[in-house]
Amino acid sequence: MEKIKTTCVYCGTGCQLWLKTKDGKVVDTKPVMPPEFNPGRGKLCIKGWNVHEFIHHPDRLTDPLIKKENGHWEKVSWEQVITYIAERFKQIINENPGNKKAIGCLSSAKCTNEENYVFQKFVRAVLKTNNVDHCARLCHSSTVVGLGAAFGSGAMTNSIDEITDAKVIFVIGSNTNEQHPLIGARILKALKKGTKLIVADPRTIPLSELAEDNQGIAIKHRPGTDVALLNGIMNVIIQEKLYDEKFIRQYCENFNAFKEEIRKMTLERASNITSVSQKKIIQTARIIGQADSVYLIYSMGITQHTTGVDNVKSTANLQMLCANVGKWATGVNPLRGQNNVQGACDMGALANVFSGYQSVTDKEIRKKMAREWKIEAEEMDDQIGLTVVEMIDAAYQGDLKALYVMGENPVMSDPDSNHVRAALRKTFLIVQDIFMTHTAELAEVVLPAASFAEKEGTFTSTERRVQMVRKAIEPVGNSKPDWQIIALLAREMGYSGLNYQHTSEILDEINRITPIYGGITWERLQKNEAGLQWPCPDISHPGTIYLHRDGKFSRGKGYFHPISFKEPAELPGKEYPFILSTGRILWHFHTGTMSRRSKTLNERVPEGYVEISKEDAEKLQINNNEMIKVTTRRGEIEIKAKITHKVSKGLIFIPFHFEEAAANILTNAALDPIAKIPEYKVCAARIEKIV
Ligand SMILES: Nc1nc2c(c(=O)[nH]1)N[C@H]1C(S)=C(S)[C@@H](COP(=O)(O)OP(=O)(O)OC[C@H]3O[C@@H](n4cnc5c(=O)[nH]c(N)nc54)[C@H](O)[C@@H]3O)O[C@H]1N2
Ligand SMILES: Nc1nc2c(c(=O)[nH]1)N[C@H]1C(S)=C(S)[C@@H](COP(=O)(O)OP(=O)(O)OC[C@H]3O[C@@H](n4cnc5c(=O)[nH]c(N)nc54)[C@H](O)[C@@H]3O)O[C@H]1N2
Ligand code: SF4
Ligand SMILES: [Mo]
Repeated sequence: MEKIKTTCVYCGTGCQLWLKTKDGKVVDTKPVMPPEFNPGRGKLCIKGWNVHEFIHHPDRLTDPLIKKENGHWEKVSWEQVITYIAERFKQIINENPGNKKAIGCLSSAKCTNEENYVFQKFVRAVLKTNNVDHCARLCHSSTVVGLGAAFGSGAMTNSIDEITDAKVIFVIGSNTNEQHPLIGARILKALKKGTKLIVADPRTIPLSELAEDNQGIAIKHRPGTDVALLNGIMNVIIQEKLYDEKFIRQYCENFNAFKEEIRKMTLERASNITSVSQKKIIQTARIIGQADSVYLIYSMGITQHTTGVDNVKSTANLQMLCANVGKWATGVNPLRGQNNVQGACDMGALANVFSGYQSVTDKEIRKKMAREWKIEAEEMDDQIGLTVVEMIDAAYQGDLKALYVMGENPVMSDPDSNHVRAALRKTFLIVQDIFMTHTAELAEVVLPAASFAEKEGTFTSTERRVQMVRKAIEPVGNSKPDWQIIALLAREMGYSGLNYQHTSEILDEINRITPIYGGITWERLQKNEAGLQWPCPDISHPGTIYLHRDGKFSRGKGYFHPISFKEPAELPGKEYPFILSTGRILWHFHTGTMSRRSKTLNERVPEGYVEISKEDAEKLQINNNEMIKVTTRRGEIEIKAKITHKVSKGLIFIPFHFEEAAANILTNAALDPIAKIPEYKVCAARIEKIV
């Protein structure tokens, strides 16, 4: 048996693992030791331990496929399929002069940095559009906007290692132990050292119980009321003068306007809106206000709202108020979800920025890119492109003629699936994936990609840590690494700027034109077991453990945004009396393409369900495991009822991993006005017995 060291492909924690191979197949997985060189500290969660199980699943796509008139798939050669796509792209470009919405492209947080860089370069240099985006839009776009505005950088400010040194950990809207289990393990370690834990989550999650058991606080507020909760907490901190006046005066701005806004959120009002007792709000404020260091963690409970940006800015306000930014064991720490969603953003797989968050509307930046890419700057798109949900809408309207999807499954992951399906049926759809997904089934062309075990490159984890992905086996069947497929297509369309011989050449180019990655070179990553954390501007720089050190915010001064509370877009009422929330569970990943093909994981939880409280179940005479109907204004599904203490009366929760009970048939596509993130966490629903 041989083994190769690489990075886990599931979540953004970035655990290092060995892939063990035998006769050209990956047969086993083990965590990498010694623990110092591993964010997982020598451990893996159940998904990491079983990561090898999907790689050789018989469903893997092995050949390019084109759909024939009768709906059957035809296996074709790479040459045939590349010519076919290039011709169609050229035709669409010729037939739609001046239509900026004609072609859209979705990049992938599952793919490497190098692949994301190549993808956005192809879209911008060859297709000449900024219509490139990816699942970060559905996930942390509110973080990128909100923390960008408050601090000047949209990334996790501090690192995983610091968690165990914090005096207080405040987890708001992150089910850390299920969704980032090896970060959750650090919280458990901190608890043993005496750290106080505060958890704010409408559901009872493992951490809420741990907080209560360890003299901490578990807040169960009404979904979508985080601004009221945080403003209420800050009101008490200000009234009791528990804030850090000196820090604010020296390093922050707009404090007075912010303070005026906070005055409006009286304790009474905060308690009424959130349904949290005044006593609990006061207790929380005192613990945070009196602590030496508070490490704040958040995730989708904060971001996936029409007020996502407001929520994010409120977490930034709180941490600035008590000087919990720019120091060890503090910070605003949005846990990034996908293995490489941080990297896909860093590489510019976003509609508004090139790699390193350099703006597409800045003429000088465009000139810099054009020089490197050997194209004419004047021919480049100078406007911000379409985002994920906007592409779907443009397809529905008939403006978007083609959609190229690399490593995403929007039919199951975008909100309002019925609308997504209808939209995709109207376009020339290309899907590049490792499996035949529900999105791929609707495509005209399917391209087989090599999985993470079959290619080289880098992933950037949630703590901005760039780590190596190493090739353990040859690509399965005739599949190819994503970057090579894109390069073939570019060449066929007459562009030679993607003719790299090796992945390292792509990283060389990224180093040259992306200041935050300037010193994260292939050579250093080969030698440096623990990878490197950006910003890392040059090869003598050691990388950055935490941002905004000593009050030196990336934007100059930290900005206090006055934020007023707004209700979610859709509230429960007579016809739809329940709040439906959606999210994830430990054993499955997203649309299930990989985790449901992993035998061990699928045996744990083989089917979907809806969590419902005991009171509601009794009232509606619903039994445990009974099939029931859940309906919203978008659609209906039949699903098994799971009666549980985890949700309180009036709230139901559906994990979105299961195609046969797909949560996104129900969800609302209402967007945050700036970040364009959909409100996956709140919509109005009805439940009924099936008779
Ligand atoms: N096992 C597993 N792990 C994963 C993933 C997976 O699919 N499976 N996906 C990865 C990805 S891409 C991501 S983005 C992360 C997501 O990780 P998380 O954000 O931790 O996961 P979610 O289940 O989406 O939601 C988190 C919590 O938000 C709470 N919540 C809902 N509404 C509100 C609200 O209004 N306010 C507050 N404060 N909380 C609320 C929910 O009850 C839930 O406990 O997980 C990553 N890790
Ligand atoms: N209701 C509801 N919906 C949600 C959310 C929610 O909380 N609630 N969360 C949202 C969030 S945070 C996210 S991040 C999105 C995720 O949405 P998606 O990114 O669409 O979901 P995934 O299932 O992770 O899709 C990734 C695809 O990449 C494929 N893949 C894996 N490796 C490779 C590779 O190397 N190359 C290629 N080409 N393909 C590969 C997988 O087979 C899979 O089909 O879902 C969003 N949707
Ligand atoms: S915590 Fe995340 S990165 Fe670590 S083994 Fe589990 S899924 Fe993989
Ligand atoms: Mo995500």
